[in-house]
Amino acid sequence: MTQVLMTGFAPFGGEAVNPSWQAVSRVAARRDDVAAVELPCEFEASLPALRRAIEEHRPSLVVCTGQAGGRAGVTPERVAINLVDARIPDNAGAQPVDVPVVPHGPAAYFTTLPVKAAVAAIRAAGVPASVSHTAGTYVCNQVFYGLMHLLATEFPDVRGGFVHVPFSTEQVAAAGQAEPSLSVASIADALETLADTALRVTEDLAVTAGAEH
Ligand code: PCA
Repeated sequence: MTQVLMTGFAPFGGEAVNPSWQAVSRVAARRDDVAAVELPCEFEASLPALRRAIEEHRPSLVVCTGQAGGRAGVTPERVAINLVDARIPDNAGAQPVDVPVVPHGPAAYFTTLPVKAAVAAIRAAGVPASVSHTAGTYVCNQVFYGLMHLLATEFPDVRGGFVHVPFSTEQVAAAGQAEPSLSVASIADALETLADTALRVTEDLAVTAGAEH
């Protein structure tokens, strides 16, 4: 039975792969209680696809993930904002600027994942991780905000949140670059650790994850 729904994204921005999808599909392949669904990197189609996945799998936990190229570790996101401001067109060619994810929705939602406990567990498993306080203003933040709005308004017993992951080492090597990266295997281990932590822990650790910038 599916307990955890994990989503990853299709490749975007000229990349050949998206490590978020590669990692979540790897977790789902080894866990009966985890289902993985790939979301399109498209403003119009991503949230309807997420809703369909939640209605189909009826999870108790939803972990959406996406690629954040340039980050050096796995970064559970703390806050989703009600704003879309696309730097580049999405995979359907749409580039909305300064529109809300949900008209008249609250300015922001906080994750309901125990992000600090998850970061501690991921680090203990040997993978770099830190709490992030911005998921950006592109499709990932849109999905994060849309997820939290959906859970708050229609699925109040379901917890969820969003995790950005770095480029994969394989992806960076294939592109002949040298950017910060983690292997798909490490990203998958980190996401599995996060899900297990969230299933076990409902009250987050009272330790600082504060940042000045
Ligand atoms: N990352 C993008 C969208 C899809 C993805 O994997 C983002 O951070 O918004």
